[in-house]
Amino acid sequence: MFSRILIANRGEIALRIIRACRDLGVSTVAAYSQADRNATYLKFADERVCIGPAQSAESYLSIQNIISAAEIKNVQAIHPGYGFLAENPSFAEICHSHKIAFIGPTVDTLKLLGDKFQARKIARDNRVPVVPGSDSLVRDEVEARKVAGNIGYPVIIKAAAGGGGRGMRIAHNDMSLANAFFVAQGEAKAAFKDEGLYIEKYIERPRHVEVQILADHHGSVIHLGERDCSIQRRHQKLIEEAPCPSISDSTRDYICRAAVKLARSVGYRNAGTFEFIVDRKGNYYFIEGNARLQVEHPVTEMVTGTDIVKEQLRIASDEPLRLKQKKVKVQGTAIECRINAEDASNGFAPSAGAITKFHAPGGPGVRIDTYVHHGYEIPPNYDAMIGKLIVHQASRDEAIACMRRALHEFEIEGVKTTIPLYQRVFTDSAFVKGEFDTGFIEDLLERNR
Ligand code: MV4
Repeated sequence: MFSRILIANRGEIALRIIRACRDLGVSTVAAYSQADRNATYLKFADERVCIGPAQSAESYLSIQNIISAAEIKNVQAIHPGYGFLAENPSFAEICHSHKIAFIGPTVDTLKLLGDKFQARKIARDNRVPVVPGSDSLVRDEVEARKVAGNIGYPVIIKAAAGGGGRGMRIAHNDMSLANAFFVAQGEAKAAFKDEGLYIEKYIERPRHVEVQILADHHGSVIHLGERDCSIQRRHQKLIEEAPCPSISDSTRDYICRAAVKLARSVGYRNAGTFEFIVDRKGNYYFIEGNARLQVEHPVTEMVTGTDIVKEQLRIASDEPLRLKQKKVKVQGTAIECRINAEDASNGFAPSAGAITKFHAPGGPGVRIDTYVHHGYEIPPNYDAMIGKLIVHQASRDEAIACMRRALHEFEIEGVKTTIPLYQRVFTDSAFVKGEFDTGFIEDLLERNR
């Protein structure tokens, strides 16, 4: 195991990694920006190092500053957390060239999964279902029209370099296709400097189900079951649960095996996720792979009794996985609510500022992953997620009751949060029955207008 690592991230995930490291006896160096210099969680790391000003581009996204900090602090490895540089192949490559382990998959895997069209091709080659669509990148609207003619409308145009909902455009007919293509191409060029586009049949109101994978450097690849991440708004997930309440055991079995097969075929190492969409008939399609630790990893930890961050550290330090697939058991249901400092009743406007009251819930089955506290001032420079409330119970109904109790106890004042929205979700009869898809939140907001 490593004796010392650098954490190139902030907030709740930096603290989550600090905690895993302390349990393992790994000493931590927390990299922080000037906006975070007074954050309490920094005290829980063994050492701290400033990597630049508040702007992410000059701190948490600055490869140069982070590598310099790692060199000065003489660490053996860097944990990138999620977001920022977590899936940046150049960053991983530069870590390696400085003899610093990157706690994540290989450079080649990062490149491959970063190209969503390549990932789709690999899935198809491995007979994992993908949404009907183009077999090659689509160069112009003439080609696009040809593909759309074959698969039928509606279609979705996706940027190969996109993902997570960025660089996508839907077209319902030939008329709107040309414009959608043009806009998607412009966006892809501007946002990713890569204008590669491909087309798929657009699946309306799918459910979003993703499989958690662990893969070591010794040929072992296992899955830890799936999570439902359909409760989201504009591609920002809000609530996740494990297991998915609306798929059959055979679908579950298929997607979990498919994810293991895909992980093997891309030479996956470390923790990772393979994302599927499931339509109303229960058809499932691979859409993309996520080569990082994810925000919602705790729901999988709770139902499987694992610690995914510790597993990442063990894998990166070349230890073989001790957990065998046959020993992985999913017990009960876990649900996570992302607590965002946003005003859900006002278009999710960010609500930075001082937290004047903070009382976190507790009791049986409740886990809080947060870095904030009473008196903490939320900097305006980063995303709005201030923490996660996770519950775990023997059944889904009990998990919902536990979440209602926890939301009822949660007191945050000084900033607006997404808690009131969640109180509505957990009393919604369709949600309680497990009958929801990626359109759920939009519908809920529409109904309450
Ligand atoms: C789709 C789709 C429908 N049809 N692809 C959005 C995020 C990115 N990972 C892929 N996404 C989608 N791809 C086809 N062919 C619908 C979505 C989608 C979605 C997927 C997962 C979670 C939430 C979503 C919300 C809207 C659209």
